[in-house]
Amino acid sequence: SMQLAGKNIAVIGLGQTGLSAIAFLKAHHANVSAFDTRAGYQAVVPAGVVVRTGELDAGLLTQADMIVLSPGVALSTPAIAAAKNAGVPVLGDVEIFAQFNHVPVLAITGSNGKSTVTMLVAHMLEKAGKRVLTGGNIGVPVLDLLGKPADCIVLELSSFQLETTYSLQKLAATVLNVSDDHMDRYAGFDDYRDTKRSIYNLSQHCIVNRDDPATDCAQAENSLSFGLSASKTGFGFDQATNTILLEGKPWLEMQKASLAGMHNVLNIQAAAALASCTGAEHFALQAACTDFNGLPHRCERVSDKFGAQWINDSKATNVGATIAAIEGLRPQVAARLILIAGGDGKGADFTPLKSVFSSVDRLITLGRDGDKIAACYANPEPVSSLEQAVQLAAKDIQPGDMVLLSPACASLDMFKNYAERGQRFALAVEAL
Ligand code: UMA
Ligand code: ADP
Repeated sequence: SMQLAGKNIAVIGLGQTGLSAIAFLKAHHANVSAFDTRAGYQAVVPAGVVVRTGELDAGLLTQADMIVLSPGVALSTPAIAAAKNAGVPVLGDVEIFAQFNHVPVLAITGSNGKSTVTMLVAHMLEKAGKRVLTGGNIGVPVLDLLGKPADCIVLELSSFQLETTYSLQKLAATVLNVSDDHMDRYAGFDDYRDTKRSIYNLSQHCIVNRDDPATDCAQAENSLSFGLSASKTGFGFDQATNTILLEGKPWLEMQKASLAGMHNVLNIQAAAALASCTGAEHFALQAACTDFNGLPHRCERVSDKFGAQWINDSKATNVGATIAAIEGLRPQVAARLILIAGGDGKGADFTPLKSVFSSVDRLITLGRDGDKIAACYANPEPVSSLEQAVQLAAKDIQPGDMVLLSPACASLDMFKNYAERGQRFALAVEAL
């Protein structure tokens, strides 16, 4: 593994990634300096770490032996690009992890479903008697996992993390799906898709979505597929019996699964494909599907006030996730579907929402890009806070209605993160 002792290492960003990297690098006797672009930002760092805030200094960074970049900071940031061009290696925490890790890794990326699949795979492997750790974009910095006893590590990786990862060996890897997201950080869809597909590099098994060609893998051998067709190879689906198939034979009746909706059929198939690469027994994987209840803030029912279903899908931070929520939930709505959407759109094109807006009976919009979503609907109802949105939704609410918070946007224009947005929604419903 790489030599860190005595090296001058610049850590960029003092969030979860940066603080975790600083602790790891200090423990390996590196000389660490830390940078955050927020002027005057205060963070608790170990003794001996110099912190600089405000605009990044290209001259200083070019003198470093190595730069460890947080995923929230773009490689194209001028001072980072300048240091890289001058020959300074720029790595993410996942790359350092790769250099020190000896435990088999299952790696997951995609525009939507990453966290759900990550936690389901972990649940499956635990049922199979394995010691499992989860980390990455799900909220646990990867370097915090090193040195802990484990039979398998399940990593959720964002496209940002993949941009600065070069040598991570995997037992199996998947791109679940690719739809527009983070267009403020990429030149276009192809650039974003190719970044995601780099997860297949150095992977023994590649797991692809047959229904989404953007997830294709160049290495055909050792690849396994999933999708909604009744395929004779890989994981398939029989619509008539609502059953997941493996090599054309029944594998799991969706009736028995605790997750619902077509997007979760795909999530279960992908998780099963990943978990099966460890040699785990299929009955353990199947059993795990029956008592996995999904994660908070993902199509989560938070109240049944006034006989309506109030659904928190705050984690829907892009257009694809909101489309999946509307398509997946609409069959469960007896009366009207009232959608609350809007936030920081990250440069997205919202027009694909028009295809599902015909099944939305009221649209309440908020946030920085709320108007852009409103422009896709005949009679939108704009508001200026989430609390106002909930009160407006409740105004003439009827039993059988569903109120769905599925913003199709990031939360950062109005909230700390998606979790705070989801909590504020649940509190506002409670307060009615
Ligand atoms: N910062 C700068 N300059 C910038 C941007 C950020 O100095 O231009 C600083 C901030 O001031 C802050 C720090 O960098 O001090 C934050 O770093 P970060 O934005 O990279 O976030 P972390 O706290 O390190 O969390 C990151 C991931 N965040 C992002 O990719 C934006 C977390 O994913 C991840 O859980 C964590 O590492 C552990 O691996 C969150 C996320 O929103 C959930 N991910 C995006 C998504 O899912 O859509 C990709
Ligand atoms: P991620 O970690 O990729 O953001 P999550 O599992 O947290 O994914 O789910 C994020 C959002 O995407 C939620 O709103 C969820 O309902 C929706 N979703 C989950 N799986 C899929 C899928 N396979 N396709 C489309 N949308 C999905």
